[in-house]
Amino acid sequence: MDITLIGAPLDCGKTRAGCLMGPDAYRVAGIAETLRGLGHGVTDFGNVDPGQDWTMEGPDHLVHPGAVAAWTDALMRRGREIGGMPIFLGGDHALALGSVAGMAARAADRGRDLFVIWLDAHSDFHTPLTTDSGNLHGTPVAYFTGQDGFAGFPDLPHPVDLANICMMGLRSVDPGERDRLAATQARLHDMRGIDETGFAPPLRDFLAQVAAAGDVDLHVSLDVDFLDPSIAPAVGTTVPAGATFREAHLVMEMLSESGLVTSLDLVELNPALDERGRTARLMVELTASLLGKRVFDRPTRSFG
Ligand code: DIR
Ligand code: MN
Ligand code: MN
Ligand code: MN
Repeated sequence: MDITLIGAPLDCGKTRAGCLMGPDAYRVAGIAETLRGLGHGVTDFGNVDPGQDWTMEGPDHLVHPGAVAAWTDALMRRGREIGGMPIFLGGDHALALGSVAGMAARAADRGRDLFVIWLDAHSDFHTPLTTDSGNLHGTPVAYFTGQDGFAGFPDLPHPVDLANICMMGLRSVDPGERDRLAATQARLHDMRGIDETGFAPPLRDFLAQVAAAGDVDLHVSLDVDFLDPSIAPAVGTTVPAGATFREAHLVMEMLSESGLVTSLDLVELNPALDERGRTARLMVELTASLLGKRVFDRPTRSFG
């Protein structure tokens, strides 16, 4: 696999600072060397420069909307033209307005459809009109699926179909997102459901749906707070009862065995909250599992 690392040190999706250090924390944790060790070609494109903040009008309580708009435009353009498998090194989850919009446009340019697996405690389905916090890291799914309320943000070249989205790990969904989300065809797996079934059965079902769709791309968006805070403390919005170490690796291993994944976000790492880089290292190890690290070889499976 030809992997490109794209640093996206954006920290404007919320008020608390620290995610701007994320890309370098992944570099220090050895992401390039780890992936090369698995036999992949790895190119580090360095960090994207978003240029000037855009001038935005809109609800006054929005946090840094002009900066988020500039990042969205820059990441969407960069992602759309990139070959191979991009890994977006965040940065907070506001980067996914641009990364996923860019991957959807790239897929469409090649006559393909994009599927997305959203691994997060949060559903991030707010719009600028529904968010209470004003934090735009809570809005990417609404943006890249083409919901109303994003006036002044970059035009979306190709919305992702909500029926192509699977969310896993949910345990913090705000009232403003809940009903709108539940009314869609997105696959929504909260931790209460996962407690009953484990991750494997619903993930298998989703991967079968993706494989059956034919020529498609699959984007993985991994928020640090998908993980249990006891193993991943370096995130500003920890929520108890997240994925365990083995559950998270199993998800990555199954995604790897599917052979379907074409791009990845690593988001919300705040190195200022980390304990000697352990969360950064865990995220790198999960990326290694996604990209083929195994105890024993397992063949590619269709999960059909
Ligand atoms: C939270 C977003 N629901 C809000 N929190 C997130 O502020 O709207 N944390 N996305 O990762
Ligand atoms: Mn998130
Ligand atoms: Mn389409
Ligand atoms: Mn989250």
